Amino acid sequence: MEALMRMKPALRPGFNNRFYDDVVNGLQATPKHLDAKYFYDAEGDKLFQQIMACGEYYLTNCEMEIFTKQTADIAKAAMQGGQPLDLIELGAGDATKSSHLLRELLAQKADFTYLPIDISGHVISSLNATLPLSLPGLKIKGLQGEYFEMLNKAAAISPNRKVVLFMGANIGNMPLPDAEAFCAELRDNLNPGDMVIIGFDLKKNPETILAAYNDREGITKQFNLNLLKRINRELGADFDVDQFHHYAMYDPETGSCKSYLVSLKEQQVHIPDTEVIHFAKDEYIYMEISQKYTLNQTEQFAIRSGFKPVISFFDSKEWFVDTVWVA
Ligand code: AVJ
Repeated sequence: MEALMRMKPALRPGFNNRFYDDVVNGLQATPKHLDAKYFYDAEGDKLFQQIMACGEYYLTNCEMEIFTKQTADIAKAAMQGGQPLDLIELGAGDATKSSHLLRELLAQKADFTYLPIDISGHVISSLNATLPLSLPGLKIKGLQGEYFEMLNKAAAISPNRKVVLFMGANIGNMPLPDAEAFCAELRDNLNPGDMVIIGFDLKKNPETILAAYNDREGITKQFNLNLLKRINRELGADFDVDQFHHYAMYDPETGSCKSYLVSLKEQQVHIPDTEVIHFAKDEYIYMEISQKYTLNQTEQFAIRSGFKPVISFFDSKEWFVDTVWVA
């Protein structure tokens, strides 16, 4: 391990260059930032499961309610444009929510293939292994990688009509202009008649939102600190994670919920093959945004990025929406 860490990063076997470059660039920038997509290594996947199970994190329960109580209507909307279809899921995670839709489509004998896409190789291999057991007859082809690279790969595999699931308020991890650019790019990658089903977390009581990102048990804090630990594990850095404070804030005006790790003291962090990273006391690393929307905003969004809004599904509290757009 020691000897490996002394090697030039690019020469180390199995070394993730993109992760290294993004981390080093982010920590050398002012202000410092890291990319939330890197939260999800095996440890991060586990912590995110715990977040989803914790009392304050309402998002999962809301979307689960939508996918269990309105499954037939969602399936109907998805099949509207005809079959066979490729059901592509961006950031599939453990597919707990989408599996309700898959089961419904199988029950209706729909002609479809499920193509989950995730940045986590761990997630994809476990979906490929377990889903066909719980959903007999399911045609599944998991793709590990970045969304658009894998979307292009999916398009190259088959000419079928596409329905793209982008659930869990994953789109919230992008600042508004980036989210809009993302939707426009998604539209460019699809054909007329293709659909997307996107989950947005809606604006609500600010305390409810803040609590979801600042749970009492400190799981979200561990989730954030795990990225520093991952940098230690994979890049050989020496973050002392006890010297960082997790700070979450929600701004009801803009709808953005952000999290930061704040340095508790002046300190230095070493990453092999880069200049020392200096932290002033109280200097922060911007970790993540979880953007909240109004329904009106989501509709504007659809139109500006070249989609037509078709139908929206809400939970009973109307805290969350899964909305269907057609290209
Ligand atoms: C997986 C991006 C939807 O922003 O709510 C949960 C990630 N971060 N708690 C979110 C997350 C902190 C989550 N998404």
